[in-house]
Amino acid sequence: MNNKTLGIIKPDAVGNGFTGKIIDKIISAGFKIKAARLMHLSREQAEGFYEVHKERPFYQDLVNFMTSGPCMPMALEKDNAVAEFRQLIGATNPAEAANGTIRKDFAESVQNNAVHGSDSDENAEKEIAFFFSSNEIHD
Ligand code: IDP
Ligand code: MG
Repeated sequence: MNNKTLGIIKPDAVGNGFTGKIIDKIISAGFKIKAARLMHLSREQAEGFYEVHKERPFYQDLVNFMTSGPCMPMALEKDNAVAEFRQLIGATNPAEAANGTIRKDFAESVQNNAVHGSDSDENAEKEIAFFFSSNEIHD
């Protein structure tokens, strides 16, 4: 079991002024922020990050959304981080997200859903490496 995951505060939530409130929820839930950066993704970066979804009908809209403004990727640490963070963010569609989850409180729509969370330990490792070099991840 791994203890790290990659979270992203997506452009909708950054633009809506929810960055601080979302970080507060993440820290209050017991995660430690090991790396974080505010960055405006290039088209190439967004396409690369979501390459697994490139055959999905929403892919181009998703890339447009993820490049629409700055976002905040972060490397997060907690025991069982991947599953714990998925539970904290809630269902992909905020209409189906449980009360108290980040998406329930801050997402606009199934696309503009405030946050990303890795879905497996293997992807967490890849996604953290996508955004951060090892010397940017703090002990
Ligand atoms: P996840 O973020 O909960 O893991 P995924 O299925 O991996 O959900 O989808 C990646 C992202 O693509 C979602 O977070 C959301 O922004 C977007 N997305 C997923 N499904 C749809 C859809 O049906 N319409 C529009 N956007 C979608
Ligand atoms: Mg996913």
